[in-house]
Amino acid sequence: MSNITFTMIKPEAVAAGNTGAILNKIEGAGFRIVAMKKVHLSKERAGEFYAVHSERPFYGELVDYMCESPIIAAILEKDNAVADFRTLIGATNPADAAEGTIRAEFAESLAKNAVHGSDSDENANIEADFHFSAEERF
Ligand code: FUP
Repeated sequence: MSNITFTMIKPEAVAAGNTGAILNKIEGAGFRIVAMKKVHLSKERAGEFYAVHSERPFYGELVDYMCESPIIAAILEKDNAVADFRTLIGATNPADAAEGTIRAEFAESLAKNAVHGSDSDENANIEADFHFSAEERF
């Protein structure tokens, strides 16, 4: 079991000034920030990141949204990181997200749901490698 996960604070949450509050919840839940940066994704990079969803009807809208303004990308470390982070952020649709979760508090909608969290150890490593080199991890 890997002890890292990968997250993005998504464009609407960054633009709304919620970066600090979200990071506070993440660190408060016991995650250590291994790497972090603010980045404005190109359409190509956003499309590549979400390639797994390329056949889904919402893919075009998702890619456009993820590159409309900057995001915060980060690698997080904790025991049981992937599962514990999914619990911390709540359900994909904020209408279904448990009280106190990041999406319940900060997400605008299913499409603009404030944060990304890896769904498996394998994807956590793929996504971390997509955004960060070995030299950027501490
Ligand atoms: P999650 O793993 O919780 O981020 O959710 P998914 O991998 O299922 O979906 C990835 C992103 O696609 C979500 F964060 C939001 C977006 N999405 C939609 O816009 N519409 C949908 O019906 C499902 C997902």
